[in-house]
Amino acid sequence: MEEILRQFQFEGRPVSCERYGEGHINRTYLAVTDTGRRYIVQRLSRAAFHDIPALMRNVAAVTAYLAERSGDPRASLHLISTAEGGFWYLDREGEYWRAYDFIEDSICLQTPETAEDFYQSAVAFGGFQRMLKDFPAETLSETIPKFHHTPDRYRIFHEVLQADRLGRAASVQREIDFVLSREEEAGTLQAMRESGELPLRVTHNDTKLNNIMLDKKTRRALCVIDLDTVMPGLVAYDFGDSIRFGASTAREDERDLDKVWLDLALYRRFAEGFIPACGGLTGEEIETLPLGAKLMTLECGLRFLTDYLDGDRYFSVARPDHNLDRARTQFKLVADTERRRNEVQAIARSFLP
Ligand code: ADP
Ligand code: GN1
Ligand code: MG
Repeated sequence: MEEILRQFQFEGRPVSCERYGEGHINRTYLAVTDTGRRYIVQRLSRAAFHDIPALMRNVAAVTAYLAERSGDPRASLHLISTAEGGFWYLDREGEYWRAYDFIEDSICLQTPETAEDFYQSAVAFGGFQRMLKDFPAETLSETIPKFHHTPDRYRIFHEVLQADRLGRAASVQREIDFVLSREEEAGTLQAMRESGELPLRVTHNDTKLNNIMLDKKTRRALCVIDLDTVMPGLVAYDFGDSIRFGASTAREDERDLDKVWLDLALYRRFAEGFIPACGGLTGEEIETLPLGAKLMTLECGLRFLTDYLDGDRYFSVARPDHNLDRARTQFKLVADTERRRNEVQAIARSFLP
């Protein structure tokens, strides 16, 4: 690790470096220097990202764009240069590393402690999208091709199921049936994207509550982080992924499914923050937000189940059945969303222009 830390232009000499945070993709560390400065250092996931230099060009461009437009230095991620003046370091093992200033006096939540926390995240994710409205989308690389192309996620699922490398399929037939019975509906958002009914915007695509920092004192949203999947997309992806993670009554990996429900009060509160903050959403876009919430939840559960069948090679896991537990919470939320479809649709419609 010392070799890696030496590459970045930190203030002071690093004195400690420990694993940090609860992201599922990159390997994140908190490094502290002898002057007390703190930094986030990350080893990027090669399982997730196949062109990391292109990803880093996206991140550098988006962070620079946002920094120019926001007065507060804590409102956007700030990359640390390497000795060579670039923004990433390729080590001898072929791993890519980057570093950011640690966003001080902030908190990162795994679950909203109050509806207000969730509302704040909604304002920030909506505002993020609005700020990038005029960003030249064509300059962004697709860091994970077909990231929210749900039918393509099904294609991969079928391949992995067919191979059944670990012989796990037989024990999860119920979960497999759950996704198969929804395969047709799962393609509807992608079909609308392809038909041009819905505008493409620059979206974040991974709008979990733990991809946002809140100010510790004021508890207002401070900064959107985890910009690895900023790409052209649909607004329903960002709305949906936030609802999936934050409007649940339990954590994403809760094992007791009796604790997992869709919280409609949180759902509404998120919509109240997000829709106005995006600004200028079309009626069609607003109508599709509940579909986005359902399909992002289904898609994410499908991805967890796929990774479980594939031997846990994509998402970080802390226990053997972690991905399966995660898949189950997502399917429970999908089922609850289906039960409450009229109510969630009514929430979205109340925001129609
Ligand atoms: P992953 O892609 O693995 O989710 P993230 O970039 O989201 O990686 O980082 C993982 C966690 O590290 C975040 O959820 C957050 O808690 C913390 N983190 C990341 N960047 C910063 C930062 N600049 N300042 C403070 N905490 C951060
Ligand atoms: C991953 O990187 P992280 O932990 O914020 C994943 C998302 C999933 C999420 C599920 C690049 O997000 O797509 O929705 O886990 N990110 C990537 O919690 O695959
Ligand atoms: Mg993250």
